[in-house]
Amino acid sequence: PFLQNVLSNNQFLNGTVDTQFIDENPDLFNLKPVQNRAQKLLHYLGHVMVNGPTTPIPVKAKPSPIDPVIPPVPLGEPPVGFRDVLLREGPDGFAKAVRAHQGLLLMDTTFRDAHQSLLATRVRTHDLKRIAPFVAHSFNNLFSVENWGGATFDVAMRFLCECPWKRLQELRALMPNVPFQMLLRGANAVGYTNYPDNAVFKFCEVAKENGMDIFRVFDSLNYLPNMLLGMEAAGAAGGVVEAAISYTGDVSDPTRQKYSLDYYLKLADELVKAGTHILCIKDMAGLLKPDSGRLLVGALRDRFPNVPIHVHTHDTAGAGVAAMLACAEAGADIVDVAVDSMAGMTSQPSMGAIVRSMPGLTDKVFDYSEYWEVTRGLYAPFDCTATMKSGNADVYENEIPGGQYTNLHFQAHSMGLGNKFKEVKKAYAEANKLLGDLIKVTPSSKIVGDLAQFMVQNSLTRAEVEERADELSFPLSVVEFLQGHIGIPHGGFPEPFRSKVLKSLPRVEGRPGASLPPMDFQVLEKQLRDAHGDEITPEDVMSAAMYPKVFQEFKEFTRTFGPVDCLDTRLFLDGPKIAEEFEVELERGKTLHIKALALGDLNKAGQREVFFELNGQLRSVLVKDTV
Ligand code: 3PY
Ligand code: ZN
Repeated sequence: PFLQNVLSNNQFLNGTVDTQFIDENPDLFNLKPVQNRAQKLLHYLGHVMVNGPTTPIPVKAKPSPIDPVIPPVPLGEPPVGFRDVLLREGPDGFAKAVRAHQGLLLMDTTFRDAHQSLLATRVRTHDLKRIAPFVAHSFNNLFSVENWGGATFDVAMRFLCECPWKRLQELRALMPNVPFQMLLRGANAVGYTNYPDNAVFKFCEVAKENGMDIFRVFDSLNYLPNMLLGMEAAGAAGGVVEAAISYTGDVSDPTRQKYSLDYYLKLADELVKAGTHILCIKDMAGLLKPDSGRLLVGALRDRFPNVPIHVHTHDTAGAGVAAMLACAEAGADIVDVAVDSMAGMTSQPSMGAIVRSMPGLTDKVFDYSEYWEVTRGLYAPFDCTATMKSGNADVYENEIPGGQYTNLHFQAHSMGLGNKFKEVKKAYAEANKLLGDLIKVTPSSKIVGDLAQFMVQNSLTRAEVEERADELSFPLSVVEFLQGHIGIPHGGFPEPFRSKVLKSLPRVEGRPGASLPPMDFQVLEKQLRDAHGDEITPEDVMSAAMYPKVFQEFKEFTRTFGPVDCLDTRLFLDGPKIAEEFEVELERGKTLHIKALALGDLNKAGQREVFFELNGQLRSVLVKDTV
């Protein structure tokens, strides 16, 4: 490493070297202990071989044995894309260029929402990185790639044992030309509950510095003060602000007036007044039928001729392609799609179908889809198709968001209640009514889900819950929601239900974040340095600010098992087979050659010795057998 550091030093390369050179460049001695990392990875692999995967595997299926083929990428820089416009013109100029663009633009959700909806958010940076250059070269005219935020931040650390910031940095380097988009849960940032305001601001700042461009900001209750806070934070960071109205109900149904066309238009007025660069309709459950889409987008188009309109949906009912085409006809500038093999069901509608239905759209979808079809096979242990065979138009009744629909379906099946899914969905609809007919998206969707589960477990009807509200012991999330911890729902809290549940419990007035004390990042950084050493980065500080416990466990895991993000997905999930030979690239130019040799017998201490060949030398690790 020393030699490598010297050889990449500009001063050395320029030849202007004298004896002070080494004194003045202490970073030359920044030598990462390769052997140490290798030994830790052997420990990880041995651990998986003895005890099975470290990440919880919901389905019995094994990762597919077929390796994905990475489609060829031309040499040189990728062609210019909308990010070049953004860097040149700034967010306002970018929004103008998007609005002026002739023809429909697409956001590709394959790197985020598609796998959040179909594969339990488990796609690893390793597999995203492999296809990123192809996307940069072949899909340079995408409006954006959605690749961050939502559940990915938490899952990256919690289950994939990788750093979410590193994902952003690495993808940015590979895709310099396409704007990146993230999902920001407004005042909840990338978490499940309100954070102090300064944490949301700092989070956006660090995200922007690491390469994020467009911030889709929503609030799970469409609570304006929460949305404005998120928009301000994204804007102050220099990001493109895409305020998202979460959509529920049916604007084309005159009997459903709580979320009427007028409600959405008034909310849009506020968001445009607050200066959003782009206006988004976020149809997280896929309730926007073609007619409703036409009506809503048409009305927004008339009202805001200069604001780009972006529509997001899920294909749960199967009407996603039709709805997005209707929205495009009505004047939407951008719609969301996922590559064909990662589309459909609770994910986004198919990119290929939309590309083939509209003139002038890029058509390199087949190679892209092929890559994902095979890569998806590696994630078979998480694939919703293990139990779910189709979407279902009953989503128009229960209004369950895409990712949650998949989760609830899976939970019902894994508890042996596969034939009870219909009841779970019915309970969800009833729980929603009990809570006053909410917008349902993270985290409000979880609150409705928790109440539904509580009703199923205790065999309670809606009438019984209402009747006995003052004596039942409700899930904490429900109580906190009623206390006002995530904001105020449209139309207010349900009464007398709320008062019966809360009795004398305190209530939060107004925006919850406004009454939280600011986070002290200096103190947090010091604590992290004390616990984990001096390698703590500003990004780590933000990870700990969002998820203190998850971050700590992630650091501890990495200390024991090394950079497991370098392993191929099959190795990461399932470990190697005996006699399997493989390579692990720790970083550019540092590749380990490993062969799994043998698994020893159980010793008296309940351990097994696992033997490897590492770069031609025999190594072994002792692993406690916990199976
Ligand atoms: C999230 O918040 O993660 C979502 O995808 C909401 O739709
Ligand atoms: Zn979504």
